[in-house]
Amino acid sequence: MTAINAVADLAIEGDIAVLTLNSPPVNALSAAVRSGILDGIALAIADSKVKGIVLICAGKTFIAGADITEFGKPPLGPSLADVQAAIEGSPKPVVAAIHGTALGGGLEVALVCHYRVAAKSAKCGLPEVNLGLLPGAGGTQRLPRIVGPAKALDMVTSGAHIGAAAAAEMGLFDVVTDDAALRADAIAFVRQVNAGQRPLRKVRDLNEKVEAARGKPELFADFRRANARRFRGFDAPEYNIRCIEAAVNLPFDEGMKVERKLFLELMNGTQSAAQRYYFFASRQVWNLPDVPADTPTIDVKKVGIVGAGTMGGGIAMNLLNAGVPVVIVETAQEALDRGVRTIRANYDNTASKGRITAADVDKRMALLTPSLDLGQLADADLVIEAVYENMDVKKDIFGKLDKLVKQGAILATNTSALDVNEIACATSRPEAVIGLHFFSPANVMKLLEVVRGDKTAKPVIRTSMELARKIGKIAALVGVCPGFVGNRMLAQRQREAQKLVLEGALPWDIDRVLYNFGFPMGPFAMSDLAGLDLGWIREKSSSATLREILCEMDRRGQKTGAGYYDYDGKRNAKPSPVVEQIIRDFAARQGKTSRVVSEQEILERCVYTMINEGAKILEEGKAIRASDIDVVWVNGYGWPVYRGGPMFYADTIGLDKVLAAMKNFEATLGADFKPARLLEDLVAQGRKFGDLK
Ligand code: 3H9
Repeated sequence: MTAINAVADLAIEGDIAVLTLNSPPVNALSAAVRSGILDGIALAIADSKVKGIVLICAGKTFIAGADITEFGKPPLGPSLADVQAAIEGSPKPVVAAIHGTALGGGLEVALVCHYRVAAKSAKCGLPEVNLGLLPGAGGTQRLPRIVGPAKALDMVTSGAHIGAAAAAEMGLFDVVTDDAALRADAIAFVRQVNAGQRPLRKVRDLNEKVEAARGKPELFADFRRANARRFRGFDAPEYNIRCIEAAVNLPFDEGMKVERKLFLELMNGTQSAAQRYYFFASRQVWNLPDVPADTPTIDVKKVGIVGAGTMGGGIAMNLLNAGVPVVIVETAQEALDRGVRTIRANYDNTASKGRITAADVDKRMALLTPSLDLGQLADADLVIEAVYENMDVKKDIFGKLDKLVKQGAILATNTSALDVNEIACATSRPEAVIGLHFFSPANVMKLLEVVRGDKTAKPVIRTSMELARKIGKIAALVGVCPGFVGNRMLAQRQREAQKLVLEGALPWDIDRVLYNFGFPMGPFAMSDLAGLDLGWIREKSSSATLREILCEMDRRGQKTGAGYYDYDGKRNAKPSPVVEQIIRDFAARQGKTSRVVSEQEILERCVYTMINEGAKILEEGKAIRASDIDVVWVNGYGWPVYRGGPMFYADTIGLDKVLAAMKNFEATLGADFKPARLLEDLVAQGRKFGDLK
């Protein structure tokens, strides 16, 4: 065996050279890997004994793509294009032996090999779109030549990972073999190629499928139309589509030029910078400086949930899906039955869409034990309280749990804003108490805020994070403060939205600005969806706020066919002249004079106040890092990922601009705009949130 460099070696097995890459964790195409391939191929070609070459990877996966950490830095070593030209132009057959995930540049390298042999468990895909990019190493030109333009459009705009069997069916893999036999079967396959004198197939020369689609622009027009909602705001999907169009309409080399140009445009844009940042942020979030990965954890074999309402039921489903037995406890049989019925109905609904089988539904329901007796939770390893937001009720429950649940168990609250330390004080074991703030609907939303109390023990924190990962959530560890990270920042935006309405902006003006910014909906449409009467009590209502007035008129949101907006029978919202008049009258009674509020002011007041609050959260140490705040906002509140998150966005527009605007607002509108000290400090030092370590 010859070492090519630190990450590649070449073994000669009779007449076949096996070039093995070994660059953990994912064999990304770093400069060293590119050099290793280039030199290894050259050596194998120069060796007259060698009649064919296998390209294979050590570790958990075939090449998972370009090395994202190299993006934006000065180029080093050979280019990927040179590496690919060497493989494709090799006079000896080169076969990729694929295991794990051949993604992005990894699949693009495999596509310049003459054939592809894959392990049964392997997957492949072109996920560049999720990084705000397009496959920039010929993927957009070669993929449609194998799978046809329609499937290529789906793959490049979704970034989906395709399993080996499906990939073989599409023609992406030539042979699928047992995982353990991959290396041997790939070697045998090259020998067969030689024995059968099969041609050195170059994907670039396969023109049949692209030519068949030429002169059919409706293929692309229909695809754009069908996916317009999904792609809204993102640049990359449209760029990917244009590349597939180029593959269909232009000769290969011309198509490659289009791909190169569009790739560079995306690479240099802010959207891809934001999405690449988010890629690392969403991995960094698991990294807890003072609670390392080797902290002992508690084995969670049984979970108790107190409360079978919307939250309790949704939380239970997460655990049942992951195969964890759950006991769900209510105070009344009727509420318990309703909760269980809802869980079952949700599962049946998913099964009716074909996403799970009827057997899956039965298996999950069999793991659920409904009960009216808290005593059933005595041997649970984790109990999650999910009753309504009332401190006294929660303290009462925690006092009871403390007496009956075994020592060593975790006692968690699903509160979205209350003081976890105060709840912990209702027990004799505050070190066992933690907040697990699931977002509604809890079986759908990805985010979990793990709220660390002053006394929460490290194994309790680590176990909670690991459990979050196991049930498919993305978790951020946050500290105790009103609303934690997400709702604390949201409160700023809500307050400004309400104030803006009294100053002259209408709800639909504010919603439009935030929708155009990239949120799925604005705050007023959101209120209508959630129901304006959340927490509203008719007997105590005194027309003191707009919300109270609307609730009193039975305009309680979508469910009553009217809220801030009017609704037709199909939940389509229309600006309401009635509400407009109510607002004008209400504002006049408050002594407010209406003025024209610009879109820029709406955006700055709603978003900069959030950024400022994020700065205070960091200053107080309630979030570990700025990027954790961004992960919370992308996953819990629909912040558009192509803007990275509020803190990243602030860095891209410039903290000095944010500070200047806050100071201006402070001068005219008062203390709600007082800049955070951290924001002032960073501007004074010429630093960004991203520079904080
Ligand atoms: C591209 O290919 C462009 C080309 O078309 C054109 C070029 C001209 N680079 O996710 P994990 C790190 S764009 C650098 O936790 P898993 C990751 O940060 C690329 N580093 O593991 C983490 O580091 P740490 C297209 C990377 O088992 C560690 O590896 N490809 C890269 O859950 C483990 O990652 C993609 O978009 C990378 N490309 O999942 C694929 N990938 O341990 C992106 C990973 O320090 N990668 N790292 O936190 C993935 O989807 C997943 O990592 C994968 C493994 C499925 C492979």
